[in-house]
Amino acid sequence: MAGEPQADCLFCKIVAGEVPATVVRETETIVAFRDINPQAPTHVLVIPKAHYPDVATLAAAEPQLAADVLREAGEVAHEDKVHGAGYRIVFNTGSGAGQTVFHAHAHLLGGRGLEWPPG
Ligand code: IU
Repeated sequence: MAGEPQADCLFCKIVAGEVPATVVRETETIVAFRDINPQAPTHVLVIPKAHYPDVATLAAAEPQLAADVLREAGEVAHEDKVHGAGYRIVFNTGSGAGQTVFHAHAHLLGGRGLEWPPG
């Protein structure tokens, strides 16, 4: 069923507490944790607890949950004090765009200068 945990999904295991992560924020619907391979001083992944393979699928099925992910990314940017200088929220979508974990997640990147266009 849509949104149900997937046995082979690493991020579902983080949600379940079966795989450790440095959690910085948790609500009823999302978990935010530090990326294990940070690309910026602040690099936090914000994920819905429900399993959707990418952000487009998430937004189509549960737009309020997609909004939760975005709002909480903004909250983490404030908590990490990167909102003033500016930050980026990225959803890699599809393997050609660099998505490697197929559980929707926002990358919150900040704390350094960010170039445009991204690589
Ligand atoms: P991507 O957009 O699917 O490529 O992002 C997946 C991210 O998940 C990537 O930045 C990894 O460093 C990160 N990650 C993690 O934080 N913890 C893990 O156990 C694994 C990947 I595997």
